[in-house]
Amino acid sequence: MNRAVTILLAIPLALPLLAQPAATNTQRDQRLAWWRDARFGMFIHWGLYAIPAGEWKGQPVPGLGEWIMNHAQIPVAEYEQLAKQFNPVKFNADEFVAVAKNAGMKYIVITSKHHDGFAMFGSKVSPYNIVDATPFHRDPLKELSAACQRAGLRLCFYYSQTQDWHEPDGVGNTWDFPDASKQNFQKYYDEKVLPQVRELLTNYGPIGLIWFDTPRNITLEQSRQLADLVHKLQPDCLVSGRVGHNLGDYDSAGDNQISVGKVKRDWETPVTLNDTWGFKKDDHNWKSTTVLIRQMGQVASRGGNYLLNVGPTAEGVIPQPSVERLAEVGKWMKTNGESIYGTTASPFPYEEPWGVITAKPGKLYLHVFQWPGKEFVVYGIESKVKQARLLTGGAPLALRQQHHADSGLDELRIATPADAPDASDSVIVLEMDGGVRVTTMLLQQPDHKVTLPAYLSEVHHTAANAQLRFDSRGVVERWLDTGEWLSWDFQLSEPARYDVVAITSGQKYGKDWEGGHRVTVNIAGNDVRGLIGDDGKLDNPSNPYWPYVVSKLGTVEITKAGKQHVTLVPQQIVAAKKFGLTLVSIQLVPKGS
Ligand code: H79
Repeated sequence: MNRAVTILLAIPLALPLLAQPAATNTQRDQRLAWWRDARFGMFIHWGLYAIPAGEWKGQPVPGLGEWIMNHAQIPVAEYEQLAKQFNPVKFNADEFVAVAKNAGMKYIVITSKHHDGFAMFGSKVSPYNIVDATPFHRDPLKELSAACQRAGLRLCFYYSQTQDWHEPDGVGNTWDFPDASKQNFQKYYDEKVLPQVRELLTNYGPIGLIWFDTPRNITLEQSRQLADLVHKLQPDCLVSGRVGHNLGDYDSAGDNQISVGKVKRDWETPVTLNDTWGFKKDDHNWKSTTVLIRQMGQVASRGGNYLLNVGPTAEGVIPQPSVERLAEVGKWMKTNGESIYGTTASPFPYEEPWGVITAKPGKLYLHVFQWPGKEFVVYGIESKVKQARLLTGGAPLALRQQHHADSGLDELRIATPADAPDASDSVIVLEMDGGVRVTTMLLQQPDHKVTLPAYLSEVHHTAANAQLRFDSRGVVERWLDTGEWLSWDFQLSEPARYDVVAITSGQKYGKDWEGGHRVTVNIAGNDVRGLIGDDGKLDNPSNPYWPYVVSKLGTVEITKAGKQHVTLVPQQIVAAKKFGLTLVSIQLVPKGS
């Protein structure tokens, strides 16, 4: 086989590889200190779109609530009228802040201007703002600024810098302003964006960060000007990853996408509580508290921040289902917060089958989602564990550590209560003698399965077809060509007969999935030829919008323990829809289990 021309290490897309931000690392580290410690924040999408709440002229408008002007192609002259009705008299800044604080959130990011162009603050730059254009006449951002300072939370602002459907020179409104040749984006940028960002950083006290969004066609120069303006006015204020051209102080994962693997830069993921950001009266698809707590742990275990959204109503009230779930997350945080705040990513490059790991110097926090019963087993911890205990309290747990000289495997066994101390996430903290050392090679896990995640593979291709890459969830995209293939090394401890299974991912909301590919998996000298077909769905609780598909490829007999090399070579890829082979992982499952 003459294929191995280039070898790349799989790196999730979230990593910017080229542009270097202007700030030095020390400056950025200082700016990021509070944010790295915080790990959990509240996103608030609030604006005129809360009035129609997903319905226009008696018709439900599908899609995101804050996109209603765009989706229903509402003319500016009509949409503007909403301002005259906007009177959120029930808004109470202290209550918003209390909901966030009680949930354990450390910062609040509120929409100061979304794509609809309406400023939720008193702006001298444009009369299209909440103080001048509504009967409310109050400035909620001023009130939130005072409330956040009273409560010790950081206030931050979302600002949509490129799209502005209200302005002829902003991007996105093709129904009122169809003639693109008449557009002068620079004028909009100079006369609205820069001066409004200046107002936000001048009139509201210290601001934690500005959350720019959808940079679209913004130039490098424009992104740089924005980032520089923020840092000039408030040197400690962070700039979000979506300012464009990798000039942010940290990276942003895609909306509702949870990155996997070792993410090198600081990152944050914005997540919806239901399926919209701005309030929609018919959206009742709330994520369960268990999903929220586990997602937060997953994000922290990969070194990121979890920014969880609420969409207040036109009256200024956070919907009750949101308040309830956040209170439950807060209850969990009161007992387990030390396993989230100020932690760093898991030292393992892969996910354990039972949950996730966060770390502090000399400590590992095992977030156990699948409670094992009376004995809990972890492989790959090399450093000596001094103590194991549950964050829910009680005496230290009995433990036994063993190094198997023959296989090199380090095994930790912990005696645990029969029932899970917490239904969502029971945290066991391990205290080490000295630093934390682990085996980073992929290991067969105590549940006897082997998982080979796509994002930990080596990618091989011939020069002509280097397209395959990883989205920020670590799932393969653009695998359309049989000239690209993957390989892994892993450590097997139990020789046996295994089912070889491929896990692939559907597109968002499970709308699309492309199957019918033929692949060969080579393990321990055996070829397993199989079809990537739909043999069943797999729940993907951490990312419910992207369901997984299971394909049974065949079986393989592995007769010897030790290091194994695996290749996955496609023979035929169906790429009519351009999704191709959306690999999540290859799994070896003991036959009959
Ligand atoms: O503020 C929230 C979204 O409104 C904003 N980002 C989060 C934090 C966002 N703006 N654009 N996008 C996200 C991506 C837009 C994708 C699109 Fe569509 C696909 C625009 C039109 C089709 C998604 C689906 C938005 C409307 C329908």
